[in-house]
Amino acid sequence: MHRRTILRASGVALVGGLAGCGGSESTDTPTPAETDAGTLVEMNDGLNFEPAEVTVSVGDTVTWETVGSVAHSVTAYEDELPEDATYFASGGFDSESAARDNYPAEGSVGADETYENTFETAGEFPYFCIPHESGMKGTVVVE
Ligand SMILES: [Cu+2]
Repeated sequence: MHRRTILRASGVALVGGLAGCGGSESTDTPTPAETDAGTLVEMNDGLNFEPAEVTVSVGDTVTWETVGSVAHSVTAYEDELPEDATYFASGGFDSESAARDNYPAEGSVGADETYENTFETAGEFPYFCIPHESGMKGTVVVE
């Protein structure tokens, strides 16, 4: 009888200690993964880049992901890139003509696949999707 009383008393003390810990623990909780997720552009079955325009900083990486079942490409308009900018296209081509000539054998981004590019030059980078060029275009603005 006497012993049970003692246990209960220490139990109460323990709860108080945990409550204190809980307070400081929430301060240490890491911020959501968004911090390092970078910029994501979805390519969907509606044949859109979503969002169609994104703004990033020099040195940032943009990731494109095909979220539907239709395959796409990410292909820069070579003539519209800033001077000194590195050409980019899914498939790793170094020119727009090479990207066009080799699609879809190379450069196709299928369901759940991704393509990413890091932008090292400021300016506007217009791009398009080869099989859906009539309506599927986007721009990366690098500041
Ligand atoms: Cu497309």
